Amino acid sequence: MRTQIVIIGAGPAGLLLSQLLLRAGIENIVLEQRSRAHVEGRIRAGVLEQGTVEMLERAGVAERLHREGLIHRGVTLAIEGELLEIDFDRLGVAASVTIYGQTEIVKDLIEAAVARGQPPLFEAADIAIHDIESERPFVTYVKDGEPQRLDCDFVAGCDGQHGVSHARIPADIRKRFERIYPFGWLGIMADVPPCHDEIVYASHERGFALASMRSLTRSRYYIQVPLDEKIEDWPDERFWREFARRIGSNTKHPLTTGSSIEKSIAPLRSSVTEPMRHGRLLLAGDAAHIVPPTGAKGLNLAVSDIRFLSEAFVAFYHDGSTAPLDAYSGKALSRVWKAERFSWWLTTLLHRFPDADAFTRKMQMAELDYLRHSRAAQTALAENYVGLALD
Ligand code: RFL
Ligand code: PHB
Repeated sequence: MRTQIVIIGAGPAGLLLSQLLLRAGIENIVLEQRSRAHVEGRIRAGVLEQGTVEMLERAGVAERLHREGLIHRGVTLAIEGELLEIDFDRLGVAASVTIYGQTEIVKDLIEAAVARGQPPLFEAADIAIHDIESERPFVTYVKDGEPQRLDCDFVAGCDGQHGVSHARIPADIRKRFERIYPFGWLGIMADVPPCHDEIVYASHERGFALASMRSLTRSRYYIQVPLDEKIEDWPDERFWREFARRIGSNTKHPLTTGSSIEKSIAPLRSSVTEPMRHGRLLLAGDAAHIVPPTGAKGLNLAVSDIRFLSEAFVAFYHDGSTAPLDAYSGKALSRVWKAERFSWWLTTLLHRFPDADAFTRKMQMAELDYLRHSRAAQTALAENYVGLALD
């Protein structure tokens, strides 16, 4: 079989790219190793920058998002229980973020693909990418026990942090920059009303906590935990007790507890693979870069990569121009590194580092105090939180 572009991975990056290309008349096939139910069931991000919403509009999949998404014009910090509201309007940052689950975006994108008669190929095993240095790359995989081959012009590696694409950039060219943090996030989802009207990032002596939401009746809460913590050691009651201490009692609504409908621990990591293109292989999203979730940039970065990449493919197929494809890696990385910096900074500012010496702790406290009193510092936070301009 032959297509113009093989897209590996049916996460938000791969699905959005497919949708944008189909709308531009560019043929593609999405190969995904997991089942549709698995992909639609993964709980992850929830905060969308305005640019992300615009891209989903461009892909024609924003109708439910506009109906159900919550618009936030600010974000709150809780510093040892004392609230600091970062109000975007007051700071002159003319933007908002939208609360809408990544799970819902993935469902909307898959539904749109099914409606077009072009669903992703789920449960494709043993995916391997070949001949990316030639003009005739191809991808092999196994479907229902049968080996398959797909010939194409380009391969888009959208297969996330555990995918196979990034390793196809030759080792002597590939550079990886990484920071591992000595803690993870224990997150729960519960059908209880959120304790605050905005998202709250809490710095507390017992560790970081985050109060987020998916709707006015569904909350998503996290706490920082040591890396070796086991989920079995965190029955709901223990989570609620610890979360309540860290978030404090100044939130707008009293904390409502309830049974968790999901509970998991995720490690925190920053990493970037450079370059994001080799020959006919182009990487996008978590396949090329990971940010710690503090700052909510992961999904938004995946979407901004796809904006650059889809525009580059359109220029290639509609105008015969290769310049945007040649510029893709540099353009995407310049945005990636700024989001990496913000995510690393916010992580470093708000978490308790087990090995931090007294001086480091004083630096954290001085910076939080500066943020509390400086409009300029608050504006910088707001500007990064809502998403920096694309160009
Ligand atoms: P994904 O979503 O990981 O999708 C990759 C897809 O590729 C498939 N795959 C393969 N398919 C075929 N062959 C192979 N060999 C394959 N290997 C993998 C996988 O099954 C999967 O379907 O990557 P993508 O599309 O780049 O999207 C990135 C986002 O998912 C990620 O950045 C965000 O979820 C990060 N993130 C957040 N981002 C935000 O912008 N805002 C947030 O509020 C936010 N919160 C979060 C987060 C991530 C979290 N975790 C669990 C890592 C909160 C958490 C807890
Ligand atoms: C979430 O709602 O899952 C969420 C919100 C903000 C973050 C990370 C995750 O920074």
